[in-house]
Amino acid sequence: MTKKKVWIDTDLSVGMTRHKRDGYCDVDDGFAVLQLMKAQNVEICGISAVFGNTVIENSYPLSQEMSKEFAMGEIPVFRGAGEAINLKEGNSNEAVEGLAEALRKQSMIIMAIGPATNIGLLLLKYPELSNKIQEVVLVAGRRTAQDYFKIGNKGNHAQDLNFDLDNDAFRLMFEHGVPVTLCPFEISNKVWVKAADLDALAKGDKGNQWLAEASRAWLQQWVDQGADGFNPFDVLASHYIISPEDIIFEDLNARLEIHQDDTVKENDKQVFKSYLLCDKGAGSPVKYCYDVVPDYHKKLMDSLLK
Ligand SMILES: [Ca+2]
Repeated sequence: MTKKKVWIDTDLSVGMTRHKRDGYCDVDDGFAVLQLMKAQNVEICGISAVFGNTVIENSYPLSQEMSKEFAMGEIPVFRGAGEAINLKEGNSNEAVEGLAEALRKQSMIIMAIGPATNIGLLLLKYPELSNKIQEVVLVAGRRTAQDYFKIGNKGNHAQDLNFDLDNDAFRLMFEHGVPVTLCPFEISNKVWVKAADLDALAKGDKGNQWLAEASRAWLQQWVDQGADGFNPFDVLASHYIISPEDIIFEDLNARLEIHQDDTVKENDKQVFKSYLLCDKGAGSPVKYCYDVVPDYHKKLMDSLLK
């Protein structure tokens, strides 16, 4: 079997507390990375860390720990961007150089489950490598500026975090014609991880046990918001790479548009932001993933528990 060559770019934050406000960070990168590590049809060529759900000072050592603990240290890990692309600075980093070296050897799929800053920086510095990128699979986007995501029945509309943190990284991928697949909240909102699932993972191998334990506080945070589980956003990207037949997508065009910021509760000050919108109108072609097959939840659990 020819294995798919995959590079992971991640803002891993499993088990971390938030650095700016109370509470815990998202655990979904952990689900995605572990699922790829367990996939028979995937070879992980490298992992680059990026800021996002947490600071780079957390996501980088956590990436190293996952490679060491669950992949026998065989996957090289690189420290990437700690902040969004600054177009006025020529800012490369270890991750950009590592990714460039890997792409010179072979073309790869990139699973970019953070702000995609490292991919944008790569395209600025080494535009000639754009055609070595088979596909970038990202967690971002929506159909209209009126679509929103909200946890449970309380709280504000959520950010489209990866996109919001670095609009230019996404623009660069579109401008360089890199094949882009988006797994937005529209699809991840149809997938739930609940307490019973964490109980099942807790009976699995050490990777599953680690993930289950570290996910309890995150789950509780969602329960406190009125949900009975959490959406493991990034795992839709890894699942799409491993088994695209389980994911339902359509061909749309993506573009950036500026509208009022829906994450600001009383927006009478007229605060605006960019949105990544996908429809049949003008824009760059993307695969837009929006649903899963009916027995998806079992497939997800099986892929982690094997
Ligand atoms: Ca992530």
